[in-house]
Amino acid sequence: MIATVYKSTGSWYKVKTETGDAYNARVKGKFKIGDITSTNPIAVGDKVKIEMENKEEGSVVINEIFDRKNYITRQSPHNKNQHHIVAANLDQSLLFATLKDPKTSQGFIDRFLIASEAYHVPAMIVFNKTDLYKKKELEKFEEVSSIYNAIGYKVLPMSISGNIGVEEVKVLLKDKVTLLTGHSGVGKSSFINIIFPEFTLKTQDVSGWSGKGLHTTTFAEMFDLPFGGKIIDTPGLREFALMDIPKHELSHYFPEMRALINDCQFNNCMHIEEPGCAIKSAADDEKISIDRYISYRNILDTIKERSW
Ligand SMILES: Nc1nc2c(ncn2[C@@H]2O[C@H](COP(=O)(O)OP(=O)(O)OP(=O)(O)O)[C@@H](O)[C@H]2O)c(=O)[nH]1
Ligand SMILES: [Mg+2]
Ligand SMILES: [Zn+2]
Repeated sequence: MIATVYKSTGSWYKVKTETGDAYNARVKGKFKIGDITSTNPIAVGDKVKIEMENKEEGSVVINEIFDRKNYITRQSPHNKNQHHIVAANLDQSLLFATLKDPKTSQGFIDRFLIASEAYHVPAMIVFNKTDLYKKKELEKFEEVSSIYNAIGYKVLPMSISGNIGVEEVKVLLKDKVTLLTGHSGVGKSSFINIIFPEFTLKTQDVSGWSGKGLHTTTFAEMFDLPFGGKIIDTPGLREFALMDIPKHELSHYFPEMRALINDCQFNNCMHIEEPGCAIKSAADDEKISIDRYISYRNILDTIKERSW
């Protein structure tokens, strides 16, 4: 039988067949998928071949995993050099960001967008908790949404508590497989809870937010949307993994820079201080966002070239 993985804890899995039957599954033997070194070989969204193990208990064994269309990884919290596959076979990824309780930095948003570009997953951003925004945050929202809109990313405001913008976000999800991601405490599980009034996924109060260690959702889980499509709730992320991107390729994942790369004088230009750099001069002339350019430089500094 062929099934899709709906939940992965690393030791057992929840899978659903094409006819809608759900089973608990485990893996027999060792899996090595391509040349990916991953701490979890099977991720939510994976298509797998299953075999009945115990009919009474409804348990099955996974004995094959099909090639992935795409996937998104994060850094393992224990080992920076290991990825952890968050989810596979996605149609799109949706970042929940917030400007308050907790605050999502622009650097984090940019890393998310780079990861999405690198893995060929279309990306969108929703700013949640707008009910908490005062003048300062509202201005910031306008500023960031115009930056990202200008380079082709959809940005929407939402307040789950205030029931504002929720329907607009639901429209984006229809008939697609969407990865829902973002820092811990931004409201991912709360969003799923309002789509499914019959659910009560665990959510947690972020008052007295310290920015550390408050991970309410511990495993990624996929849900069938009542209006068509699937959504994957994930544990809060501290950072996206970008370790496969070499320094000289980083600008390819910034759409506004990608469009200018051929205008640089040198074809190995890293857009720092090279003469005739089209990207640096576009940033100086404010033709591309300076904030994005600064993000580019900051992220460039964090990439260590692999020593072959
Ligand atoms: N003020 C306000 N609070 C919200 C809103 N949406 C969610 N919250 C609150 O934010 C807190 C965290 O929400 P969760 O849904 O647990 O966040 P999460 O993104 O699933 O967090 P992790 O599972 O840790 O990754 C809860 O107390 C929610 O009630 C909103 O629109 N406005
Ligand atoms: Mg959660
Ligand atoms: Zn350049």
